[in-house]
Amino acid sequence: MPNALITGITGQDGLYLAELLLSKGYRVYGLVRGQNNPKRELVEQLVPEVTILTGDLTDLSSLLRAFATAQPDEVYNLGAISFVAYSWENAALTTDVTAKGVLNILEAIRLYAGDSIDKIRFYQASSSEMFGKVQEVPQRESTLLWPRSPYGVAKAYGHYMTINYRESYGLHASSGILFNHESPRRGYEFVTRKITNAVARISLGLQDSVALGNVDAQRDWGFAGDYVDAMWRMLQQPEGDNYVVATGETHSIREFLDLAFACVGIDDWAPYVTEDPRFMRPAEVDFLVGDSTKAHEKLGWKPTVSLPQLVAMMVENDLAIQKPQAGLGS
Ligand code: NDP
Ligand code: GDR
Repeated sequence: MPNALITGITGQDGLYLAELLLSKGYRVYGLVRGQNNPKRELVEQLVPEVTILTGDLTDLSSLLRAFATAQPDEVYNLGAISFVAYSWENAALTTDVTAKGVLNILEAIRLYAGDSIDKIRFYQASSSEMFGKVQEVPQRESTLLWPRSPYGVAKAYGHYMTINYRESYGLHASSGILFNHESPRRGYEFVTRKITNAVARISLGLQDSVALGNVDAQRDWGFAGDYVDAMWRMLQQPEGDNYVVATGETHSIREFLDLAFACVGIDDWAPYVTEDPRFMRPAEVDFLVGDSTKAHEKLGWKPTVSLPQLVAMMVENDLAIQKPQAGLGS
């Protein structure tokens, strides 16, 4: 039974990845930060088999203690400050967690494993945000990075540091350059969940409208459950590498609005959506679309959920959550 350590276990991907690894017979350890983390309960409810360890990516000694307990064969570094908009307001903190946190965990591996470093496999959650002002369409592993936010810059650091530890120490280290992936577990701060939650509430008479920023931005959206499978596949390869994971389709926020409102029978969403400059970003990533040919060919990975299916899944979930608020059964 292999041991896996997941940072970011309380997040969207951490929960799906824990479920996947448990289903494959792994013993799973999850790092949870803070003295009274409200999301700890979610982990205990959804994946009770996971052993929770206390630690923080900014605290190297806490990572070393987690390694000593978990004795991991595979380490998945999903922990990060992951909300792009927030990263401008907290650029130094984002750098400490999302960039330097990667160095801390790589150093923890080196200190823990010593001469047996080749026995550990490492996954780094890199991001399409690193492509930022895109230099090539579609974006692939070799595309020049041009990050546009403190978050994107921090992820670029983590990406290169992962490559550096692979090249310097022979660590089996993979960088998954994942494009946007969503699910009913997506945080409410991200545009997809903000929209599906608002659509559910508007259709139930609980809310009048939703305020958004730039609805012309285009993203390559997939389903998170598919994407954690790609992470696992990377660590089963003979060597660490970099992989783009994406659907290869791009859609605007407007198209996402079309699909989400159609789920509740609303064809014209204009009366329900307002533009709010508070949600505009100092520098925008206007367009992303990934080429995951390498992941198809080497990992045998491909997405299984289409955008309309994903949107329907998210709206249905939010309707079920919101119905009791409207005095209706779920
Ligand atoms: P979430 O925001 O849902 O989860 C982030 C996780 O990081 C949470 O568990 C959070 O813990 C944890 N975390 C935050 N700060 C620290 C810290 N100082 N020490 C330890 N853990 C910390 O993100 P996702 O699940 O969506 O994404 C997972 C990873 O993949 C992230 O690194 C993200 O940047 C990256 N990514 C995500 C994509 C996506 O579309 N979802 C695409 C590409 C990359 P807490 O609950 O305590 O806040
Ligand atoms: P992103 O996701 O920045 O791509 O990062 P997000 O859903 O926050 O934004 C996507 C696009 O929608 C536009 N937008 C809005 N976004 C939010 N959050 N709220 C709004 O009201 C709104 N209106 C318009 C944004 O400007 C942007 O263009 C996500 C995160 O999961 C990262 O951690 C991950 O690395 C990348 O995806 C790939």
